[in-house]
Amino acid sequence: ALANLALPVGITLDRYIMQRQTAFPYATGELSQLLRDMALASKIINREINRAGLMDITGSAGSDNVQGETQQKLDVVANIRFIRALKNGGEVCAIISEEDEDIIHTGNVNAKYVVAIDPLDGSSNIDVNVSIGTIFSIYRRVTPVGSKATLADFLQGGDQQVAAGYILYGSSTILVLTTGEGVSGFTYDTSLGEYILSQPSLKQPPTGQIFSCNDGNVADYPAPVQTYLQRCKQQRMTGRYIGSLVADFHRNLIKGGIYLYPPTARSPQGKLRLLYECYPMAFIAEQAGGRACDGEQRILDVAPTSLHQRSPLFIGSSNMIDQLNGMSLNG
Ligand code: P6P
Repeated sequence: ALANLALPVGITLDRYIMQRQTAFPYATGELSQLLRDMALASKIINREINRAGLMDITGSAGSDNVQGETQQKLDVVANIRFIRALKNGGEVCAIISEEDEDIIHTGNVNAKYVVAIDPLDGSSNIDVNVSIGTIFSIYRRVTPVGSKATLADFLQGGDQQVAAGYILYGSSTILVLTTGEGVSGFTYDTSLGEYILSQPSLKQPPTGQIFSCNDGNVADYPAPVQTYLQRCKQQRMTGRYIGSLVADFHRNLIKGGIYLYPPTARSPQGKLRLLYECYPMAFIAEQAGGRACDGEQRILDVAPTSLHQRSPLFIGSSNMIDQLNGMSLNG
């Protein structure tokens, strides 16, 4: 019934959430409030990103995150802002973040949800003014309300996500969201401070002419992936790689295409993180009619074993992924 709830382009995110909430008889409003909290934090980050060069907060903060990557100051700012918004919003009992090794307990022990987040993915692009993104994934907790969240709340598996989304800080700032009833896109109107529904039902074209991968790593890729890419080039497809997953994914979502991050010598398990990059993007891709796999199986079926585990990622137009899978990707 909900999928038929044709909401008019131009309504605000708040109105959209409220109208869909009334369509969910059992929805009690916490998830709606959680989504509002995420949107609020993204508005603050959007402002910080747009002012970064002016406030001299670009450049590395000197501190390293759990990945051992040099943290950009905006990474730190984004992490703090999202954690604070979710803590103050009261709907989230715990968070895992690319920027923190351990579970972050918000103190809201009676809250029903947990969030896995990459606060600012592609942050190495900040200093060169290239689009960056926030990726988030939401689960209903499995531990008893009132208790302290545990690893089990975060290792439920990709199909247990109740919502997922990303914010792309690009030529415009957009929020793309799924709660399991399709994918909707909202464009941020800075003059109003509101996200406005711009794409009520995003569907990925089943095939495309774009492949996105770091060509510099091709020699490391499994042979079937190299063969697939050679075929793409023989067919004169377009190579587009921004180096920012959210930006590459979003372009392929709209135009059709495939993003690949196979195992490499430097990242034999793949580079991208399962819980806060691969799972949410795979949920969104499938809800838009696309596919996501790790070379052996559907991303959402990959068993979670640790908070920051990596996975190979092949994601995008269904026909392109099916063709790749037909080549038994990882040899
Ligand atoms: P490489 C950014 O660091 C990121 O996590 C993704 O956003 C992006 O697609 C990928 O890594 C880029 O990695 O190894 O090609 O620079």
